[in-house]
Amino acid sequence: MQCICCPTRLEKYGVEGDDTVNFPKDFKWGTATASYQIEGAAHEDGRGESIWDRFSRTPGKVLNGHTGDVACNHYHLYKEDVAIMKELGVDSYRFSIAWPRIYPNGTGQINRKGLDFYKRLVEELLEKGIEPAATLYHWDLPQALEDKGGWLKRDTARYFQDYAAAMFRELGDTVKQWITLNEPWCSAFLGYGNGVHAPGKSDFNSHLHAAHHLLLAHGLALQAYRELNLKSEVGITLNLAPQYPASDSAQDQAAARKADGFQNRWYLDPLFRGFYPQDMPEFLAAVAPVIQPGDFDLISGAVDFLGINYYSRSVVRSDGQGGYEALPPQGPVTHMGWEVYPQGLYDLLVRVHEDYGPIPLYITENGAAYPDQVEQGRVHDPERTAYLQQHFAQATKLIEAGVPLKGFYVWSLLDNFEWAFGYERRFGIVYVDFETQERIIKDSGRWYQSFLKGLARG
Ligand code: JJW
Repeated sequence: MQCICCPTRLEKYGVEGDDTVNFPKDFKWGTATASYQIEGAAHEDGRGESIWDRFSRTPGKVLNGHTGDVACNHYHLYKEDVAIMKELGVDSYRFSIAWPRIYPNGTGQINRKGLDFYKRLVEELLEKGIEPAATLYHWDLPQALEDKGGWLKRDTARYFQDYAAAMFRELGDTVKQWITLNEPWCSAFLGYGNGVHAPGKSDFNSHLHAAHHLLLAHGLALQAYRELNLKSEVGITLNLAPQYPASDSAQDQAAARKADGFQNRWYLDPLFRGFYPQDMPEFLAAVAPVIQPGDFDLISGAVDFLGINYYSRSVVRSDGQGGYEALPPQGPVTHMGWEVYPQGLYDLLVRVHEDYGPIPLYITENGAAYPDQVEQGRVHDPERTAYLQQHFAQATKLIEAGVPLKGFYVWSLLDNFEWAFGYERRFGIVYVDFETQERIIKDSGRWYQSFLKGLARG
C-alpha cells in the first residue's frame, strides 16, 4: 500500500496468520500519568507549592474540595506501580516531572531530594525493561512563578528553559522520550482564559499571551536539548480535537474552521509552519504585543515527534452572529460527557499528517472515564475496554494508511486526580481505592495485558 501523502511504501506488518493485529514490531505501547495527579507527598523532601496546590485549596474550584496532597501516593508506591506496568507488559511509561520538586521556587538551586525521586523512578523502570518517557510541564507551575505573573510573563519561558536544561543534563538519555509541554491549550485557555483550571484567571486576550509564552518555553527547551546532543527524542504533546461542521452550509463550515483555529491550528501552525494562522485577526491582534523577533524560529525548531492526546470530537455550527457553538454529543458519552467517536482519531491524524508533513506521531493519551465500582475484588468496565479496542482499531487503520504513528499511551495507568473533577472521574485501567491505596487491575487492564501478549514482540 502507498502512503496517502508521500511516496514511501508501507510495509506489511503484523503477526503471521493473524491480520487483526497489525502493528510494527517497534511500536511503543504504554500508559501515561502526570505528577500532580498521582504523586501525593505534596509537602515532602522540599517540594515547593504549585499552582494546583493553591487552586485546589480555593473554595469552589475543585469538586468536593479534593486536592493532590495524597492522590495515589505514587511518590512512595512507585515500585508497586512499576511492577503493575511490568505485569501488564507495556513498553513505555509516560510520567511527568513536577517542576516544584526540582526548583521549589521555580528557579535557583536544584532540590536534590526532589530530583532523586525521578532518578529512582527511572532506574526502577529501566531495571524492569520499561522505557521512561518524561513530560517536563504537565500543569504544575511553581506558585512562586505564578506570583510573578506566571505564563503571562515572558520570564517564565526562560525559567522553564533553565529547568528543562537541568533535567536534560541530569537524566539525559535514560529518558527515551522527552515531552516539553502537555496540552498548552489547556494551560493557556483553561488556566488564563476561562479560569476552570489553575491559576484560575479569566481574560480571553491575555490567555493568548500565556499560549505564546508556553510555545516559546517549548522552543527554548528544544534549543537547550539540541545543544546537548542527546540520543533520545524530544517533542511536544497537544490536545487536538477534530471540529466537524454540523452541515454543508458555508456558515457551518466557516464555524468549524474557526473552532479548529482555536483548538488545533493556533498551536500546530506556529510549531510546524512558523507563524500563527492568518485567518484569525482578533487572535493575531491580541497576541501581537508579546511577539518578539526570533520567537518563531525557536517555536518552529525541528522536533523528533508530535504527541497527540485524543479523547473526542466536536460538531459545530454557526451561531448566526459570526461565531460558533458546539452541538450536544451525537452519540454515546463517557463520564466526562465526551462523545465516544473513534473515527475522529483517524480523521485527526490523517489531517495532521497531510497538513503538517511527515512527522512521527505518538498518541500520548487516549482513554475514558467511567464510574467504576469494585465487586468482589473485581472491576468490570466493559465500556472502557470497548473504548480502547475501538481506538486501537483506528490506530491499525492509520498505520495501514501510511501515517507514521509510532506509539500509543493509554490514559491512564491509575485512577487519579482529574483536575477540576477531583477523584470523581476514574480514567485508570487500574482501580485505586483512595482510602486504602489498594490497586486493582480492572478488566480493561486485563484486556490490555492480553492484547499486548498477543502482539509479536521483536
Ligand atoms: C477541556 C472545560 C468550558 C487530561 C475542558 C476541561 C470546559 C466552560 C484529560 N488530559 O487528566 C478539556 N483532559 O492530565 C491531560 N483532557 O474544558 C491529563 N482535556 O470549560 C488528563 C478539561 C479538558 C481535558 C481534560
